[in-house]
Amino acid sequence: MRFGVVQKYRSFLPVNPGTPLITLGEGDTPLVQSTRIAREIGCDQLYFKLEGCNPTGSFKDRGMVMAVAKAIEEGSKAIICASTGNTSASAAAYAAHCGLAAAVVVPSGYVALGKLTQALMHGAQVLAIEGNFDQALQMVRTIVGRHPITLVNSLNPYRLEGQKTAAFEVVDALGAAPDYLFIPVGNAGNITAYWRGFVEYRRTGKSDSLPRMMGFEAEGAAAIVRGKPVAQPTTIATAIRIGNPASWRGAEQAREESGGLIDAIADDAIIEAYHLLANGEGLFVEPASAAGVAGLLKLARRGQDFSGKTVVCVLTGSGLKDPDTAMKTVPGMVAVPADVASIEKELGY
Ligand code: AN7
Repeated sequence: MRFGVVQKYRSFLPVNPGTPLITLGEGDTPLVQSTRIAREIGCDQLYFKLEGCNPTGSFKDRGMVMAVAKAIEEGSKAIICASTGNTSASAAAYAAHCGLAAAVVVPSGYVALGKLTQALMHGAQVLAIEGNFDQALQMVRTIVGRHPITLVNSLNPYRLEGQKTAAFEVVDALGAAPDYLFIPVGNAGNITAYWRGFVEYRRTGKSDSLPRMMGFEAEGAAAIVRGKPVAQPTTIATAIRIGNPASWRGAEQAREESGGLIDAIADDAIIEAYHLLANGEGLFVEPASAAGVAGLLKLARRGQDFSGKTVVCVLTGSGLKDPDTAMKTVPGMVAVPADVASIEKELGY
């Protein structure tokens, strides 16, 4: 039996007797030790937090379960979000679980196939606009001001409350906070939530140190790095194709308070890390999830020494979300005649 993050961490969350303890089994995701990348960068305490193991295949479930629980507590019957894909998949799943209506507004042509499939399968109303995520979010904000429907983007404060449980799990698993946390940055909610989680755990005596927060935006969508919104964000990592992050201030605060950094990472470096994770570590993540690892490789190759440090990279979503990007960037299959000799020949025997 899995209790989920709302019940497990209820003393750290806005849970009261009227809050339904709903769950799809989110949280309690594996923290797996690196093999190949650890060797490459000379860091023997490198770990990956596998958030793709959540029920809908991304970290979004941690915050969505909390936001939906509070929506039900408050008597809401419908939820809505703008999304680059994973938030919509998660919202649709928790709405289906709880019998709420869900509507999601997504940028047409820029949501990975698996995520769209999930939202549709879970029965959400999926509205694709000829515009980007930032425009979709703006429209959704207007709509929730006019109609009785609950916003479940991370502007909903319960989302980040739920998401901070991932930081708790990292500390629980390691017995201490890591020295560094590497994480992709899109709308900047997750880096904000992790920092809050680490700070709260230290304040309550569950840990006695804090990590440096190392966030990475895609170069074509690097608003925080450049210090101004990007009107037309571009990146192969569609999950983080966001030009005006809602939690911009939270990300800057995490960087400043932790002595960390927020940097930009090019698409080719994201794709390199994406493949290294898949074929060197056995971890198939979606492209956006590789951005933090790409950032770690970039810093290590520039000479930053991670030996003796404990490093955690958050792998935010499953590779199965986006089969199209995977198939476009791998060598093709080999068609062989249906006989043993032909197969042996291809195998080099
Ligand atoms: C796999 O689903 O914004 O910096 O609408 O799906 O907290 O936004 C997704 C973001 C990283 C960035 N990795 O996290 C959405 C959405 C994956 C993601 C991010 C997202 P934030």
